[in-house]
Amino acid sequence: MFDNRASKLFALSLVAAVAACGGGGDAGGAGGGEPAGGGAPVAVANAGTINGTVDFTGTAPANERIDMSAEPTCEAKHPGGPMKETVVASNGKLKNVFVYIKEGLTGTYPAPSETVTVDQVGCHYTPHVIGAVVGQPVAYKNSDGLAHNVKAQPTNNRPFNISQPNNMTSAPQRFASAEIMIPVQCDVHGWMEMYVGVVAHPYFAVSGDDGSFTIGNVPPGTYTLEAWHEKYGLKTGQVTVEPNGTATVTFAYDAAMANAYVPLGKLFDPHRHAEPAPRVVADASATH
Ligand SMILES: [Cu+2]
Repeated sequence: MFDNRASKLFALSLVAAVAACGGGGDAGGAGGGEPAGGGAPVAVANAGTINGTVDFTGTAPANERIDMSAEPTCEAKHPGGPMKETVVASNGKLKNVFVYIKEGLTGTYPAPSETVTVDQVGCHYTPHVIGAVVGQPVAYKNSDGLAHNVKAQPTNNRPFNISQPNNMTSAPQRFASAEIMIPVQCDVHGWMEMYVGVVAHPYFAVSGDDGSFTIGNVPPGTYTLEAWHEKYGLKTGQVTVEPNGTATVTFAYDAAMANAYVPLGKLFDPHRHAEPAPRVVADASATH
């Protein structure tokens, strides 16, 4: 089950005594690189926090340059040249990794009423990766002053394709089932893509520019976490959250994982995801 090329063990440790009562906060990945937490607040006794970091070793591949010349107003919003966001890694940290509690929760969690909003700016989706609770509204805003469309291609959920004329925000969409991950794409601008993680609870986050993430308001317990990246696939880890405590976790991605299996809804590129069976690249250990 282990990929030797990516054999760095998780360093899981518990840091005692930090009382946490984070309400989850922003449900999406943060546009400014701040780590983003999960969905709506849920009343939890003695809640704790999971603080994590996504490490990246090896040489990150250069992202593909986008030919945006057909949309000069969008292109002008990228002074350094428009680039895809497939791998955003710096200082040994990996951004845009979706992390969620996969196993260990026993409760049921209502859909937050708070809308998760994704903007379209410079013919990019912002954020590039978000999470939402099953049933939570997700809206798409268009700040570009030109036409986009938003096409979601899930496997477990109802697909949709929304036309978005200038500067309007879509009606909220709701995903009825958990799904890791749902690709979203613009038919007008083929380079525009982003990903939605839908989970049945609010305990998820997306790593920021510094690779960090925080999942707050977590019921005490032992959990299996899963991390997802659009190119490097999956990692898992175990963590124990003590009452009112803070647990820490590190996910170790490696450039050698470039051919990892990446779970996704309907596929953008059949060649990229042509592996016949899921291969979960995972390594984890825990110290308490
Ligand atoms: Cu578009």
